[in-house]
Parts: sequence; structure tokens; C-alpha cells
Amino acid sequence: MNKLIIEGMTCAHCQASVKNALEGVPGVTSAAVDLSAGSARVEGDADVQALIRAVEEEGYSARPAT
Ligand SMILES: [Cu+2]
Repeated sequence: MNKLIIEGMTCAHCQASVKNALEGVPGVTSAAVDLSAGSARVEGDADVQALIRAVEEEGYSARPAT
């Protein structure tokens, strides 16, 4: 499980875009995006850098939550 901090989401559409982007990364089994918290929980064993890139390609920023 990876937890990410997501920046730039403003509405449910953003939330859905980030969720879809994360779920498209190889190794991801599911992703849950929390719009109000600005975070995402990603299940599976995907590469963290690949998750961050996928989010960035949608126009948002992401970094690992510590
Ligand atoms: Cu939006």
C-alpha cells in the first residue's frame, strides 16, 4: 500500500481523474482518492515513481506521504 499526497484537485472530476490514472499504473489493484484530504491510498505493489508520474500526467502533483 502506498499513500500519496495529491495537490491540485478541486472537484469530484479531478478526484475521478486521479483515481483512474492511479488505477492505470501496472501493479495497482485499486486506488481510493480523498478529495478533501488531498490524498490517495493505492493498493497493490506499483512503483511509487510511476504513480507520481501518472498523477502528474493528469495535471496534478503527487508526493509520497510519510
Ligand atoms: Cu476538478
